[in-house]
Amino acid sequence: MIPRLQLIPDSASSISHEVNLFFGLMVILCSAVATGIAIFLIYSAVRYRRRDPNEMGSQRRNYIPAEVTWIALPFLFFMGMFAWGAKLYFEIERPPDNTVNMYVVGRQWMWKFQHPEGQREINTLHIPVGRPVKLIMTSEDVIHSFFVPAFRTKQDVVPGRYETTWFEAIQPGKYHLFCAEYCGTKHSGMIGWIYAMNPDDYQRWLTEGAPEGSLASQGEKFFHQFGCSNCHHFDNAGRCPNLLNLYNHPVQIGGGETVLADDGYIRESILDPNAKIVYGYQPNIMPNFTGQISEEQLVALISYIKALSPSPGTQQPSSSGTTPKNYGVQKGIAGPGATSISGSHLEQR
Ligand code: HEC
Ligand SMILES: [Cu+2]
Repeated sequence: MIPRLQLIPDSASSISHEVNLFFGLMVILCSAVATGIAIFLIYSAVRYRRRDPNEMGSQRRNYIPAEVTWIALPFLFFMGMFAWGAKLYFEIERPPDNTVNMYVVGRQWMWKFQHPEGQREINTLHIPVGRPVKLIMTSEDVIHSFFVPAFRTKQDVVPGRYETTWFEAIQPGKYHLFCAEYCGTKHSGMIGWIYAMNPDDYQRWLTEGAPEGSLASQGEKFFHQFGCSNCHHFDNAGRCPNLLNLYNHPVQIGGGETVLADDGYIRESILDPNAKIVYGYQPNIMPNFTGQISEEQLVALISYIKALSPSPGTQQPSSSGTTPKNYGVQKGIAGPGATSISGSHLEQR
């Protein structure tokens, strides 16, 4: 069997077509310039070769119109490429609103995925077609790189921080996933598949269930297990911050600075609490959880804290009907003493 020789990988995401055009134009433009220079070089070498040992070169130095042309034309072409490339880059870098958020943890040598509904997968990821999917990614050990050629998506994952990327599959199918950063002896085995499914099929796949409950409710369990709930009460009476409505809201920290409570901030608050002390609170009260909480537990805890903050920033049930019913604030998640997430405690922050 001769494997199919593919010059261009499948194009299966909302940006892959434009990336093809862009890349194609860049190849054409660069080869045209390179060929033009090579031809002119050979022509000149032949045409203006020295024919006689005593021949003197012409003294004429510059021909202004030619110089202006060969400076201006390439400049315009390449600045155009730059502008288009920058536009495309920002499109790829900035996730749209209303994404489905998945958590990705890379480790030697596998990709681990967690769905907000609680499903976990290793080296396979099921996603719906026609909806932007945002990945919040980190690594447990060394730098890996999440690479899906068919989506034109490649993002390094770095231990100790969250990286994000996003894509929207436009065609159902099964697409290769690679690690594109040499990460050890079995790097070449760090591969998998992305299954892009029609929304209905995806829905069905989701309802096959997550034995451990949604990610946020797993996080709620860890919140008690690690003793967070001993300190963090859902009222403003305690000596610890109230975590209701924290996610995606600005937090004032010591020194008068304000930071946004995004995934990275919450991660840092748990692993290195003294890095940023919430205004009005004391340092060295919250224990340092580095080494005690795994990346996956951290992701669940963050999802729980996210679910304590119904909007914006949590995933809203979309009106298109393609979202599972439990996408938004999960039922049954409530802090100690809180009757419900949407209850009266929300006004307290
Ligand atoms: C011994 C009490 C204590 C425990 C246990 C504790 N915390 Fe904290 N936490 C604090 C205090 C005090 C602060 C405020 C000072 C600071 O910023 O570190 C804080 C701050 C935070 C913040 C930042 C809050 C904000 O408003 O910006 C988050 C998030 C957080 N904790 C999450 C957790 C999680 C998750 C756990 C369990 C894994 C946990 N905490 C365990 C005492 C505690
Ligand atoms: Cu790797």
